[in-house]
Amino acid sequence: MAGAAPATAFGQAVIGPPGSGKTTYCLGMSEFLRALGRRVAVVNLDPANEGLPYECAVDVGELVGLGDVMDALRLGPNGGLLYCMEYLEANLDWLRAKLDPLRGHYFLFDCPGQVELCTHHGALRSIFSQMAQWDLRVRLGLGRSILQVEQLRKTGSTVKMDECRKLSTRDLTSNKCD
Ligand SMILES: Nc1nc2c(ncn2[C@@H]2O[C@H](COP(=O)(O)OP(=O)(O)OP(=O)(O)O)[C@@H](O)[C@H]2O)c(=O)[nH]1
Ligand SMILES: [Mg+2]
Repeated sequence: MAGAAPATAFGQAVIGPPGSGKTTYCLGMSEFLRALGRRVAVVNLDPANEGLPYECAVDVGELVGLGDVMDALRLGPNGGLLYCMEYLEANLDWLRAKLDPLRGHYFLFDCPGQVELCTHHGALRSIFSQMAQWDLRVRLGLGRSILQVEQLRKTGSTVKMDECRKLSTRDLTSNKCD
């Protein structure tokens, strides 16, 4: 007898410019949701992330290492990161095998900060489009300033999520700014 169809899964893709607080947000949100009694799985999709502060359920670094790619292909950090995301895009079976057993958890995807991944490059868009095919619905955006948050409006449409909410680290903005 065939098994029951997997339940729809939900989550947030935390995208934003470098240093905008994506990893910090994943830590805080995972702690908040757990305090509410939700099951949470944080997925690190950024091969450049080191010393993750949160409990990581899935780490893209297990599939492809940025340092290895840079050494082997003589790429800089940006080129290496793009290669890593293309490698993940070409090996999505790996990601699906990691995510499927975690259905029932709320997913937080800690994404790389390279802006071109959200504006010009197709790998991240393709990865989230594929997740939608797996009945995994994700949304969210994050920026450090109002300007960056506005720039994410374009990101939201490029990456094609159900919805893109825009957050900013408002405490860094001067009280004199509106
Ligand atoms: N004041 C303030 N600092 C923050 C906030 N969120 C994060 N930070 C700080 O900003 C720095 C960068 O935060 P990260 O969470 O590493 O940012 P990131 O977007 O994951 O960075 P990359 O992975 O390098 O793109 C850290 O020193 C954080 O402590 C915030 O809401 N307010
Ligand atoms: Mg980070």
